[in-house]
Amino acid sequence: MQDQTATFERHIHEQQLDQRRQVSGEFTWLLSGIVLACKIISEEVRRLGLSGKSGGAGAINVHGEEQQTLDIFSNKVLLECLGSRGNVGILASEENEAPIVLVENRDDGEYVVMFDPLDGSSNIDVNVSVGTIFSIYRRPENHNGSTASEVLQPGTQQLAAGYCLYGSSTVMVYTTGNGVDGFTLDPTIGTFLLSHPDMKMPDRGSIYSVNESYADSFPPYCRRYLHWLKSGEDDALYSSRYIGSLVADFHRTLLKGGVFLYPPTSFYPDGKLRLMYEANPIAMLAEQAGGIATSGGESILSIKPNDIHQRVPLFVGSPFEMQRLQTFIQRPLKV
Ligand code: P6P
Repeated sequence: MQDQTATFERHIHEQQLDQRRQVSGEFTWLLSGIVLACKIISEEVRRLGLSGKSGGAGAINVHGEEQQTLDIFSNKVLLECLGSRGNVGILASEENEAPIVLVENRDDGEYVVMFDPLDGSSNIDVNVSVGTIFSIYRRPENHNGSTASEVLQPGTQQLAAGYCLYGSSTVMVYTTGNGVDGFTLDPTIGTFLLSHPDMKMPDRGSIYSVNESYADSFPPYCRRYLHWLKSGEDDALYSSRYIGSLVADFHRTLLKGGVFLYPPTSFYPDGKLRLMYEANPIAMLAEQAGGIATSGGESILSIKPNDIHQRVPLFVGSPFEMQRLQTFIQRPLKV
């Protein structure tokens, strides 16, 4: 029988005590805002076919993509739940062109929270898993006064990162830099309970995940790597799985190992995924669980961002597959 007192909030509190952090409760209070938002979004996702919130909203977001009704709803819920915490200074969302400064004074709002409110939402009408991805920073004490300089921090500076996956069950996976833990929502009591303590990505897997329809436009090293994954060489026997929702594809990679790839393509020469609120949080989780995450050229977490919505190629997975990728990147082209 699941221990119904092993809640997310208790885990955060105990983790802060373990880390002998001055337990101000501020961070716990901030995270409880994300938990509340994810519970509300989860309910709407589950009722989608009945709530009339399905389908397109008849609007285009800042990236020229059709907004789903639930994108707008999820974004609004997160802005409200985090905006009311009283300790968040700046919010940045995939759905908003510019960051939202809630309070100018750092002392009144020391945290920066970035999020993709409903990643994979184009799949929502066909009942495919979708997710919320979040990344939390502290506002820098010294900056040049611009909001951009407070927000554009490398992923290594993240205080915490995580996602909530709205799948066959609702699962919250997060890290504060001290390992990765997973919680499953118990709808009977409306609480996230610890279900996946101390998650570790397997050293090697048997699944690769990529949208192969773009393969002809992948960089040569990537095409050679893909060929190796399918060749059976080095007793590498892989299955291909691609859901088309980053959170779902990564969650499977975290649990089963293997590799997820979103390489540069002719349509997305810098990759499709966003650095600040997709790749960075995923990379922090991957590394905290023993995996590796790169852009093909450098560690995701070390990239110095220059725009809040910048895209980046993402290769993330188990050490074995990621080290093998590196050999293809370093191998000179056969002449
Ligand atoms: P493609 C969803 O739209 C998303 O942003 C990610 O969740 C997902 O990994 C990717 O795009 C899928 O992109 O080009 O394969 O449809």
